[in-house]
Amino acid sequence: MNNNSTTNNIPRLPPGQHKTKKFPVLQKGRIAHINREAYKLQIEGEIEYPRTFSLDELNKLKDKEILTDIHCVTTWSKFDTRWGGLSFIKLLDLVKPRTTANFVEFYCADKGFTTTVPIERIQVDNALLALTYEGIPIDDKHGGPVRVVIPDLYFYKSAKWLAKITFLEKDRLGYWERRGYSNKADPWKEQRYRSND
Ligand SMILES: Nc1nc2c(c(=O)[nH]1)N[C@H]1C(S)=C(S)[C@@H](COP(=O)(O)O)O[C@H]1N2
Ligand SMILES: [Mo]
Repeated sequence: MNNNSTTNNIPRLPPGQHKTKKFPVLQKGRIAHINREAYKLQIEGEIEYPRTFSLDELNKLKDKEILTDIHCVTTWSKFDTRWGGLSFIKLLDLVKPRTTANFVEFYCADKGFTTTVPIERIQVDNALLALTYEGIPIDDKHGGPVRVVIPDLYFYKSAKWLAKITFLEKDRLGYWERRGYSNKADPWKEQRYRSND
């Protein structure tokens, strides 16, 4: 097998990607600096129990740590990143989505960055509201105090500086998606551009 394969022959590098050891910092504008004491995560929309969570509350609910590869649409992939936080499986159990909750929109503190995924994309074992990176609280540049991590999709679906989650019946295009990036964003299918969706 080639370099894209591990010893057990499961490919790890999606098509068109290259491996990096660095951890690039990417966002549409400036790095946001969130006051951790005053932080509130708002959860609303098509759910039975709309509510907000403080950072303390989220930390107490922490139930998950994952070791995963991440893939950016600009073609870098980083292997073996370790994130800890609250699994979406557990969050969904707390807020109880209605049958009309088909999509989930993430709204962020950097002046309204948004991205949306079908609810099935967070009903998986490796999707989480991340609070730690490599065992310590996520720093400002990588989206702390709370960011989304959905390793199965290109990293622009992993919203940094998360402020609000809205459960939606109908899809809404996010910031990069309106600018031409794929709304599906599966790196294994190389879904980079919306023109190919
Ligand atoms: N709030 C917010 N989240 C964001 C972005 C952004 O501009 N704002 N950019 C996305 C993009 S394009 C990428 S590749 C990743 C980068 O995360 P990193 O800086 O931790 O590598 O964040 C994603 N989440
Ligand atoms: Mo990106």
